[in-house]
Amino acid sequence: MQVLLIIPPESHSIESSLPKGLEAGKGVYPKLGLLYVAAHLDLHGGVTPEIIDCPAERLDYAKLEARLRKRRPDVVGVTTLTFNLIDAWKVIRLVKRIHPSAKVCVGGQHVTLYPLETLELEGVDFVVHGEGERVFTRLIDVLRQGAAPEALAELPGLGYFHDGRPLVNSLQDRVDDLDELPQPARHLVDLSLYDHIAAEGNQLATMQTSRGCPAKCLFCDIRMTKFRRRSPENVLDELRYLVSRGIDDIFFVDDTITIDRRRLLEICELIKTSGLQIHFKVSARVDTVKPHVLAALKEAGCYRIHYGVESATPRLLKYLQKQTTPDKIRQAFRWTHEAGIGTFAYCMIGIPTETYTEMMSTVDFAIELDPEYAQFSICTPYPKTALYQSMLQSGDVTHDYWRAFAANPTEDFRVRFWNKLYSEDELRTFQSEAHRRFYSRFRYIARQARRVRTLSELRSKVKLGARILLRQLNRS
Ligand code: B12
Repeated sequence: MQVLLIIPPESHSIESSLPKGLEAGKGVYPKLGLLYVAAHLDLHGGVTPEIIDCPAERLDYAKLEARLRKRRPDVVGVTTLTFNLIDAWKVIRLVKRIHPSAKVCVGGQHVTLYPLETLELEGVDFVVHGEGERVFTRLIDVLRQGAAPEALAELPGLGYFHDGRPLVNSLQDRVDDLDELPQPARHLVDLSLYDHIAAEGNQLATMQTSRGCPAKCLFCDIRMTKFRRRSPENVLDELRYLVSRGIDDIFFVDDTITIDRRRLLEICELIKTSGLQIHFKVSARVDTVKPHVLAALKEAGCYRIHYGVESATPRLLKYLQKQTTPDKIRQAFRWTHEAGIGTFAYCMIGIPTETYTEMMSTVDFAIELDPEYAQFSICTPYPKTALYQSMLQSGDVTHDYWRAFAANPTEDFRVRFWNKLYSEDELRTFQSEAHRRFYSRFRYIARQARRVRTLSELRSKVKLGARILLRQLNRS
């Protein structure tokens, strides 16, 4: 059985809460979803799939077609976020044109939100919603044995056709013990292809030590999902492997790695005693860090923490259900800087009832917090988030445009923002103003230059700063 797994090109990504000019050309982080699925299939299904990572390999559609023509896949797996759906569907139709008899299975965060709509797209034979490792391995096994409908009906999280009717099985198969999962199949990709403008080492990798997030943020679709963790020893095994492959810079993509502080302290201790030479960055909530945890993170090699600041205005923090306050945010940034760790502030503007003055007070707040980087996204009701659902219920959004897009992904689709006071164009202008105000301060530039520790760090800071500034100046 020949299995091909594809990460589609990103040439038709939807413009999101950040302008495309800021997103494009930043570089590519390794995406872990298909690497996890591949590792499980390799170990438990006895099939070693081939992985084609189009963004990393810089494959456009012509090059992808040439590559596909040299293969004879029985099954092709495609991963997609909502933002990459147009490209994913193009890949699916391309595969079917070249290999009509190959079975196409689609998975990823978008499919988890819209399994039925994805299954009904032309060219799709199967979808997997939720975590894909176990169900995809079982699907390959069922296909090898002739794809009996009763066997397909038993695969939790699978969508398939029976007598031409689309059916989606319910989802009961979450992996509770993450240590059961094999490490992502990094041996199937060329690690040297991954690089990112914000990376600060010689070779980067992404890694995940936990899944789920109990927080309630209104704008996030991972909201209130069960938190599951890998054991510190299991995490260390993967770190050892990464270092043996020349990785020295790790981006932990956990939603909030700091939720279980005891486990995090153990991981830091193991890194320290093992003598592994790595440095890494993590994402955290401001109310989950404490000075002793930050000290341990620093000793283990943490060079930056990404915090969701969102807003300086208490009423908006409350509306977003962040369960934080400006004072808690100040405290976390102060502690982090005192521990010698850099910070990245994720801020939001254009929250539904937010005024211009409030948006600019968030910029002032970001300046006061003094992070290495700040990003000002326009608040976007992403699909199936509580924010989007509340707008549908209140009638502010009269038509479920995300569902319509999922059912028919056309290239003219535009993300919508829902600030009641300003148009999209005005919000984009305020966004440019926010970035310009933050990044063009002489004091900021001078301080960043003083903080630089290595040549590669200097290179990354200069590239990133210049890019943000140029993009914003072009708009004004
Ligand atoms: C790290 C991260 C990033 C990083 C790095 C991305 C990378 N290359 O890894 C950065 C910062 C660059 C980023 C950028 C963006 N991100 Co992001 N990101 C994440 C985050 C926190 C982790 C992703 C991850 O590695 N997950 C771990 C892997 C193992 O999970 P997975 O990919 O879902 O895969 C599993 C299943 O989905 C399934 N599966 C996946 N593919 C397939 C394929 C097949 C065939 C099968 C069978 C199964 C299967 O099995 C996998 C294993 O269980 C997620 C939140 C989350 N918890 O997932 C958000 C998330 C994916 N991001 C999101 C968004 C919105 C964005 C941006 C658009 C933000 C923006 N700029 O406005 C950009 C888009 C970038 C792009 N073009 O792809 C949303 C996507 C929502 C949606 N409906 O699509 C998420 C879900 C966050 C959220 N809650 O809103 N992101």
